[in-house]
Amino acid sequence: MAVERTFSIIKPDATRRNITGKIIDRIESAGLKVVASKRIHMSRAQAEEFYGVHRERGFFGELVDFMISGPVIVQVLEGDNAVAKYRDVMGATNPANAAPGTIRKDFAESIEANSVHGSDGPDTAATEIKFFFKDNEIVG
Ligand code: RTP
Ligand code: MG
Repeated sequence: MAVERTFSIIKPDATRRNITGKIIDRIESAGLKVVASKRIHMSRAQAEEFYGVHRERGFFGELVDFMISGPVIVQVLEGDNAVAKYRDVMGATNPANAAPGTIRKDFAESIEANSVHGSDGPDTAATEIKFFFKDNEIVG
């Protein structure tokens, strides 16, 4: 398996409830290493650009409002098969459909306030990492 990097956001519902450590524990326990991390409060413009692929979807406005409703933790995760592995650790978008033991099953509040974001493929991961991190902020 190839060592890969993926991009993660711990969303405002999780920073608000002070459960970021519990989420990072799930990430590390799965064998993924946090090689970059920062706490930020996204601007509206940043959130709109980051989720630009969803611009035409009915939930876009609410999604952007939610993502700027509080601080988030953006991270780069590294490990074997990191993109797919983190999607498994996260669980399904809607926590009602998420498998037992996943972050979203155990922590998410709703389909919108679903605690984490993870890149959906290696190309997206590279783009998303570049969106938030300079090369010298990532220490593998
Ligand atoms: P993410 O991008 O955050 O990792 O989540 P995902 O791939 O599992 O889901 P995606 O389809 O990319 O949707 C992005 C985020 O939009 C919110 N959403 N709301 N109200 C709705 O029907 C709805 N559908 C999606 C969620 O916060 C989802 O994570
Ligand atoms: Mg997505």
